[in-house]
Amino acid sequence: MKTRITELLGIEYPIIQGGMAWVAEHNLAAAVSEAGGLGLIGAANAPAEVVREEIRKAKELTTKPFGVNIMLMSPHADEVAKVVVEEGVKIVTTGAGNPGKYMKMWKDAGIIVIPVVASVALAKLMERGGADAVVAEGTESGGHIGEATTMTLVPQVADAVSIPVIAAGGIGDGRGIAAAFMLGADAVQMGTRFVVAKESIVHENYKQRVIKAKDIDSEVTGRSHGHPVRCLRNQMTREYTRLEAEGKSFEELEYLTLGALRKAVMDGDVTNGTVMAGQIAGMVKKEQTCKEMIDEMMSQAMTLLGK
Ligand code: TUI
Repeated sequence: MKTRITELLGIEYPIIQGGMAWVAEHNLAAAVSEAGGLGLIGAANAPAEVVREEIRKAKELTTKPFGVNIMLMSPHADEVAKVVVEEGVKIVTTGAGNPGKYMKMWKDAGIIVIPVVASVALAKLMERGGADAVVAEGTESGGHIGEATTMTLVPQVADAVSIPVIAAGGIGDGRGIAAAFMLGADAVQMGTRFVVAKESIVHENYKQRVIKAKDIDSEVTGRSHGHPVRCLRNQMTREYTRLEAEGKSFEELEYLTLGALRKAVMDGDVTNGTVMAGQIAGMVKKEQTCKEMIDEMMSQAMTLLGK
């Protein structure tokens, strides 16, 4: 299937894997790229040298294009921004901020830059700043989110910019992909479904929590600080909500959340850990390889789109 995004990125299918903190490491990224999508290494809060190693390991596993997602709230963002240049990464996506200050360095290095945006205003600003495409991410997504829904954000961003738009948030099967195309997108980005991929290193307890989740099992913490994060409801979210109501600062609570994400993903503590997942978790029902997921979704999407 050819779209402006498959052409731009040199990939077979218009499916991009989200740059999920702790989850999007080299094994998952390489598996998605090998299956014909675009795998991403999520730099999240990792130090630059850890990201450099991840990039090198992904290169050993695939010769197909893959990218790095840079979480702009990370204290290491400046160093990671340089590491992607040094390591010859071809595609960079960014999240949780405005990547304007890195744009010239990346464009001079020939990097394809795709910021994740949650508003039309930032999408337009990114286009003016030289972005090659944008990911329009709706509030259905897991992790750090904006306010607008995918259904409302994607067509408004598609109308506002000329560069290709990648839809994200609440997409987990071929119907979601077909719908995203109807809204004006040229590709989709998916996170939650890939969490349970066979190649995903996420602890089995986390995968089972996602697989067993129902439609309304996610909740948003941190709204009062202007840093909303969607995760599956558990002891951790109840504790967070209690501390938030007590007026604890954003910094104290963010520290708690990020440490707790590692606890859930790596140690499998899905009671006290943060189980970030999108609203589509209720529809994610089985562990499959990335190739099985992508083949199944593309076949369903193509049928629906009459191709
Ligand atoms: O970044 C994400 N999702 C994430 S990052 C993350 S790690 C983390 N964990 C806990 C607390 C904070 C971070 C987990 N999930 N998605 C991309 C995304 N970017 N969603 C929304 C935005 C966004 C929001 C506002 C981008 C830019 C923006 O405003 C930029 C500005 O400064 O105007």
